[in-house]
Amino acid sequence: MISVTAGTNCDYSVISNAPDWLIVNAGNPGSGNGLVNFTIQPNSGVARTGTINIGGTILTVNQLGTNAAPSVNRVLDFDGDGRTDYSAIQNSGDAMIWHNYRSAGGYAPISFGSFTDDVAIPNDYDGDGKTDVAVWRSSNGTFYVLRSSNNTLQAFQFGQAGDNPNISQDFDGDGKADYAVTRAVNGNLIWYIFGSNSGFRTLQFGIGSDKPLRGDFDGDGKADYAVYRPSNASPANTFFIRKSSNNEEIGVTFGSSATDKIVPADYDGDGKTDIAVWRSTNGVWYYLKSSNGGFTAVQFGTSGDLPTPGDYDGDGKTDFAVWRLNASANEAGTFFVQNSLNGFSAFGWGNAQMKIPANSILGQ
Ligand SMILES: [Ca+2]
Ligand SMILES: [Ca+2]
Ligand SMILES: [Ca+2]
Ligand SMILES: [Ca+2]
Repeated sequence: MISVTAGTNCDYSVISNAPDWLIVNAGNPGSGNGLVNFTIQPNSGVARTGTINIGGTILTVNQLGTNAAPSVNRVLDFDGDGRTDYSAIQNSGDAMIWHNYRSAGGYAPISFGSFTDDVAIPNDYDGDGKTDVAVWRSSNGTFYVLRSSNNTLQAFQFGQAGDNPNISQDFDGDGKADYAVTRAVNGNLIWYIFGSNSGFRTLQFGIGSDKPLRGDFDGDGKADYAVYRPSNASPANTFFIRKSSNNEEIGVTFGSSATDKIVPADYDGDGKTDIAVWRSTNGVWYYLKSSNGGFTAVQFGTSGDLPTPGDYDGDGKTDFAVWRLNASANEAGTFFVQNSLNGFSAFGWGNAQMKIPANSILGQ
């Protein structure tokens, strides 16, 4: 409640610029001395700011967030507002043009990398809370990062041709993604990690044909070693995870590489990555809630789509999302999202000549 002092017959309006959570209950319109009553709704997402305009006098309300996703589970948040952005990558004479449509910052195209030589591995390497445009170049084994904090280029030679850089993520928990590659050596999968805080380390985890996965399955803020073993190896169709918190190893047989894309993410929003697959034959997301072990199946998307899960509404829960190309090559593709907070949304972005970062992040 705020009291307003105004002259007799001085009329004014009381307007919130965020009426969905900053609600004016009484006092609008006002005239003369009066009281304005407003309510602030609880915030389940990231920090936010709203204003109430009382006859030209601005009252600003800053509300802290409660549930911002830990850095490991954040994906494609180029403007750092806690929400996943739409990104599609175009081949322009071999230059990689990143068409980023940011949830708060709007459209910002960036030319960065080589479309044929580079793997797109965007992540937050400088730890400012914003995803950096980044690639790994196969021909010279070099990471190139456009740091969002100061818009400068960082180049770092790490890895060699044939390596897989898709698990570059925050292993040491300092909020900065680490350079990392996996390599099949004598039938084993070897992990090479250059921790931004912990330095170089290497270890064997998995076998050469395993598919390395991103994620923080125990929710300690550090990425875990994780792979999916496909149907042609033994034990088939199994997630293997070594938890960073206690080095415990678990194996969970789930899904099938014959029909499924492997899409671990934090769907229940408890800060722990959930075991999950998306079945390309029927468009169903199957996952195990880390919070209670519950098996869940949600139909979203259809055969031919590319799954691109992320937290598009910023409530800390990963949303089911797919990218669908139009049958006509020159028409826009569409991101379809089942937002955990806001429900269904569709956004036309990208086309059949482009790819999306999920191709490399999920190794698809
Ligand atoms: Ca950054
Ligand atoms: Ca962890
Ligand atoms: Ca979870
Ligand atoms: Ca969400």
